[in-house]
Order: sequence, then C-alpha cells, then structure tokens
Amino acid sequence: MKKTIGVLAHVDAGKTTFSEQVLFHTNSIRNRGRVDHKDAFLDSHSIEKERGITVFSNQGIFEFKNSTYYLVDTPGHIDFSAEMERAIQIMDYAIIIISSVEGVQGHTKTVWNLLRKHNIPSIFFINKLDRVGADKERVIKEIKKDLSKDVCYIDDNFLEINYDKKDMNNSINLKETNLSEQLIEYISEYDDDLLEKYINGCYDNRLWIDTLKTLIKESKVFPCFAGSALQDEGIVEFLDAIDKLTYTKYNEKEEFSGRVYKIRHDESGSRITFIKALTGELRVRDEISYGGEVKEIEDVLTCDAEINNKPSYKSEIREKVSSIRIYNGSKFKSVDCVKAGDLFAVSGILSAIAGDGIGTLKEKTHYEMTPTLMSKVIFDTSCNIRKVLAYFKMLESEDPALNIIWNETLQELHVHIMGKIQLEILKEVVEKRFDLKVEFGSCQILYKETIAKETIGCGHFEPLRHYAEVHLKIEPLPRNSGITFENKCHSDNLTVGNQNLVRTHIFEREHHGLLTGSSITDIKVTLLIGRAHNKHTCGGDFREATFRALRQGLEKVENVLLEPYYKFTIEVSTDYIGRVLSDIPKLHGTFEPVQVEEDRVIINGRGPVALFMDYSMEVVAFSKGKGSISLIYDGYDVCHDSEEVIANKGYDKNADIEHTSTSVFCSHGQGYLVSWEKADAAMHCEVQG
Ligand SMILES: Nc1nc2c(ncn2[C@@H]2O[C@H](COP(=O)(O)OP(=O)(O)OP(=O)(O)O)[C@@H](O)[C@H]2O)c(=O)[nH]1
Ligand SMILES: [Mg+2]
Repeated sequence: MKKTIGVLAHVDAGKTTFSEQVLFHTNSIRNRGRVDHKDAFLDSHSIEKERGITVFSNQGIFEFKNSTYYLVDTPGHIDFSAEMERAIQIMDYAIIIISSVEGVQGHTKTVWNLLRKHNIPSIFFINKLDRVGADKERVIKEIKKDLSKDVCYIDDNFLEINYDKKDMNNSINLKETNLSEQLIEYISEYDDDLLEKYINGCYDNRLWIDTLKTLIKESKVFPCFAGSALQDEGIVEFLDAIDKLTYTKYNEKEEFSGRVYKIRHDESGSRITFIKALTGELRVRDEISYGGEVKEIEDVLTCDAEINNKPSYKSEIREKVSSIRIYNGSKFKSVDCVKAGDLFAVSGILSAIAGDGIGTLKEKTHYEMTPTLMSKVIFDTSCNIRKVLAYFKMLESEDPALNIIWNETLQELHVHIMGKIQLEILKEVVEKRFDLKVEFGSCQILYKETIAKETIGCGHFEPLRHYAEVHLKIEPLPRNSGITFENKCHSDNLTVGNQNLVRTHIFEREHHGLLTGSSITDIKVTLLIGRAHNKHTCGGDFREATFRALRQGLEKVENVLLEPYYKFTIEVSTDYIGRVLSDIPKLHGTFEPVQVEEDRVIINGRGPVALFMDYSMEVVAFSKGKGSISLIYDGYDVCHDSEEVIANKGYDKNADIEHTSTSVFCSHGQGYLVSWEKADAAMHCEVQG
C-alpha cells in the first residue's frame, strides 16, 4: 500500500523533529538530525537550518511493514501558510502535532479548517510530554472544545506492542491488536450494528478495528496519541498504530491522472514538477496533458501582460516527461515508472503550476491562503530589469502566491506576501540563489472591494463586425465567499457555448473595483440574458461585453472597501492588562472577555492587519519580552478607514481603460461609445430589474 502522510501544526510544535524520528526509526535516514543542532534532514535549505524554522514543505520516503510511506513536513509559520496549503491537497492522512504545553494555538485552528475543507482524515499527536508544564488532558479538552468532539485518545492498551525499538522492520514481534473496553464502547457508539452486537455481547475484534479504520478514513473519528518527539517517546507506538489504522485504495489500472503540488528548479535551473499520481501509471517519455479549461484562445496580450507573462487562460498543453525522480529530502533517485499513490517529480514539463490536474484529472485546486500584503522590490537601478524579473518569476513559479507584477508605468516590481518574516526570507533567498541584493519597501495592505446591494449590469460590444451583449445580476455575498456564478440564461437567447464563455470570462482575471481599483470579491454573478450575432460575433467579443456588464453593474450601486483582519491572542502578565485593553480599541480591534490564569491574562480578539501587523513588536517591547501575541489571518471585512484609504490611493475609475463600464454600439457601420448611465436604454435585450 502507498500512503502519503502530512505533518502539520502551529510553528515550533515539533513537526520536523517528529518527522526526523519517524524517518530514523524506519531506516530511511541513518542519523537523527535535530532542528536545534542545525542538521535536520528535512529542513535541508541553509536558511531553514540557520533559522531553525521550516520554510519549504519537504518530503521523505520510508518503507514500513508492507507499505511505502511518503512523509511531508510542512512549515508552521503563518507567513508560509500558502506553502503548507499546497502540500495538503495530496495527503492521504494528516498528522496534527500539538504541543502539550502550548495546547491548541491559533494556527492549529487554521490548519484544522483547511484539512476539513480538503477532507483529509486527521490524526493528533500531542507532543513535548517531557516538558515542564505538559498537560495532555488539558490539550485533549482543548481539542474537543476548539476542533472536534470526535477525538478519540488511544493509549498503550490499544497496541500491546512488544518489540525491539532499534530495528522495527526486521524484528517485529507484535501481539494481536487489542482494543481497550473503553475504545470498544466508543467505536460502538458510531455504528448501530456494532452497538447492537456490543449490547448482545457479540464482540468481534476484527470488525471493530475495521470500523475504526473506516470512521477515521471518513473523518468521523480523529484518533489522538501522545509522546515526545525529542525524547523519542511514543513515536514507534504511533507509527505502528498509524500502519494499522490507515489504508488507501489506488487504482493502477485506470488511465493516468495526477495533481501538481510543488514546483522547484534544480541547480542547473531546470524546472522540476512535483506530482502525486492518483490513478494509473506514468513512464519516462510518456506524454501528459494539463490546463485546457478554456477551449478558445484568441486575443493579443497587453503590454503589461506580456512582460508579466500572465495570460489569464491557457489551452491544453501536452508535454513529454523526460525523467522521473523519487525524492527523499534533497536527494533523489531516478526511476522509469511511477504508479498511483506515488509522490514523484518530473523534468520536461514546462508550465504546469501547483494545483493543476494532470491527465484525466481536469479540475484545478482553489487555494484559500492568500497574501494580504504587498511590497515593492528595491534593487540597484544598474541591474537589468528583465533579469531581475526573470529571477522573481522563477520564485513565483515555485510560490504562485507571490504574484509578481511588473508595473510598466511606475517602473516598479511588486510582490504579494503574507508577512514580514516571509520578506526577510525572500531577501536571503534572492541573495543566496541569484547573487542579487534586494530590499523591500514598506508592507502595504492588499485591499478588496465588494458591493452593498444587488445590481444589474449590462454590457454591449459592437464595433464594426463585432457583436456581443451580456446582462448580469450581481448580488453581494457574505464576507470571504469569493465570486460565484449562476446561469439563468435560456439557450433560445444565447448558445450554451457562449453562456459558458461568459462564465469563463468572469473567472479568468481579477476585476477592479471602482473605489481603489482593488479586486472585487464576495459577489454572486448571474447571467440573465445575452445576445450574439450569427455573422459578426467573434472570439473575444463576449469577454468585452462581460467585463463591461460587470463594471456597469458596480457603477449603479454603493461599493464597499474591504481590508484583511487578524484574529489575535495576546498573553501578558496582569500588570499590562490596562495597557493592552486600551491599545486594542485604538487599533480598531475588538476583544472577547479576558481570561485570567494566575498572574497572566489571555485576550482573544480581532482587528485590521494594517494596524496589528506592527503590534507584536510593541507587545514584546512593553512587556520586556515576556508577553506574546499570535496573529492568524481571519479573512476580509469592512475597512476601518475607507475614506482615508480611498483618498490616498487616488484611483481614477474613468482612467482605468482596461476596466471600463462604457459600452460600444454601432450605427451606420460605425462604432460609438455609450457611457454606463445611458447604456441601459440602448441595450438590444430588455433590461430586467
Ligand atoms: N522538549 C521538547 N522539545 C521539542 C520536542 N519536539 C520538538 N522540540 C523542540 O522544539 C523546537 C521546534 O521543533 P521543530 O521540530 O523545528 O518544530 P516545527 O514544528 O518543525 O517548527 P516549524 O517548522 O518552524 O513550524 C526545537 O527546538 C525542538 O528541539 C519535544 O518532544 N520535547
Ligand atoms: Mg519544521
């Protein structure tokens, strides 16, 4: 059996230490590295070693019993959440590490929510039991309260193991796995058949274990273990339990499909595409296909788009795999063939990006962890901008969330980021990898916009020998819903092909709002009606009409500026409670009732990223290093100082010609412009609403 197991947690919970132990015990690595000794096998990048934190997700491979395991260690720092999320989608099971001292932390909840969204069966490991202040029972209570009541603590009674720890694979001397009475009862409560059998005294060990396995696989029950990764306590037992309680079913007979989860470049600069095989098999020199959500390709890229190399849609691409590698840390071995369930890397694939489906898998993964900040790259003006841009594009291919944009007008290079630590790391990476010294400008907030009320938007595009008309209903959605689409257009009015084009154009790029030109979100777009012309409608006309319709709809209604928020947990000694409670409202934050624990207070709350991103330093300073604040991204909400931001941005909606609300009509063989206020009256289809 092949199983991919991911390790996730809040920063510093012990993921890398835990992974290192697992690899050591299964003979995958000869020496146990240690994060604090700067020699961890999975923190292989020099920056990771120096700083003692994981920045890049990394994988190891090991054999245990009759299974091949891929172990994926992920970064826990909030600034590298995008990297963590990219790794989640390929996991068969996730191990969530929680420190028995710190307990469930803010980021643990983010990790948990992402795992639930992607429906990854999850297993808890409560770590650091050796530390003073460790409290396993308290952590289990916190898991039940904050994450899931379906957590099931499994203690030593479950396994009854008796073996030599040093060489697990070769000298396993396991007794039959026995379930404790408590566990038998626990499992029975999830299954009526079992409950009946249990009440009637018909206990069947095999059936109970199989049911537990299914409950775990279906994310109905989350087993929990405990130990100390550093002291090597509970790891072997955990590994053995995992082997017994998890299973995968991969079909090697079907056609090949896979999911891209990571892009890297090797020392020679060649692009290495990491894929998980989901069905079938893949051999060296096989051709694979990806992309192709949009059939139509036309249009000329704009100047900015060209240099940014960012066409917003791509046709199906077919490329040959030139080599296949199986990675273990930074080392790899080349193989001729991989099969469903394998994690591997290929060369020869030039433009697939993380999240792409390969082969028969067409749908792309949508990622939730998006940057909230933007910064300007400052570099020596004597550097060749194309070269600098090429370096950053290479980094962007590895981390698409960076969203590198070259602004031709301002002659500026912008990068999207999650936080300041990410900028520090990025600076080091650029210097080490490309021998280029850069600085970054101050962090700016990435705003978004939405609408306050429902509106109808109409767009018409009819220069000579072109024709398309689109009517859209646009409704506000709850915060952080993104953009959704519904089609209510009858095929008598518009062919299904053209209806699909409207949908595609809604999603193919970001749409600028009217207030600051930031991207529009939290709206539902419904296609009401549209019209094409038998002779004159050509490629691109529906794009023009759709964009104009959306923009015209925005013009008719109140627009709302949104900004990112953090959820925070501040922990300080009672001496500073007054200071913190007076600071929070000043920073436009809100807070829940204060929790007092002996001489410390814990304050949970929420506030704008713009004001709280620098507050960490203040807390550390006034509490003389004894206070702490943990910040977790908590979505977008109404901006606390909209008017000021709008005034500072100075966005002129009428000057943004790529996002116009003006329609184009035709009279006597000549196109003419109709502004948004007058466009409804000129539409060819009847305007609803
Ligand atoms: N006492 C004790 N320390 C531990 C244990 N596990 C890990 N540590 C220490 O905790 C620190 C963080 O461990 P890591 O393994 O780097 O944690 P991580 O979760 O990988 O951290 P990031 O990848 O940066 O999020 C290191 O100094 C470890 O030595 C444990 O079981 N007991
Ligand atoms: Mg780590």
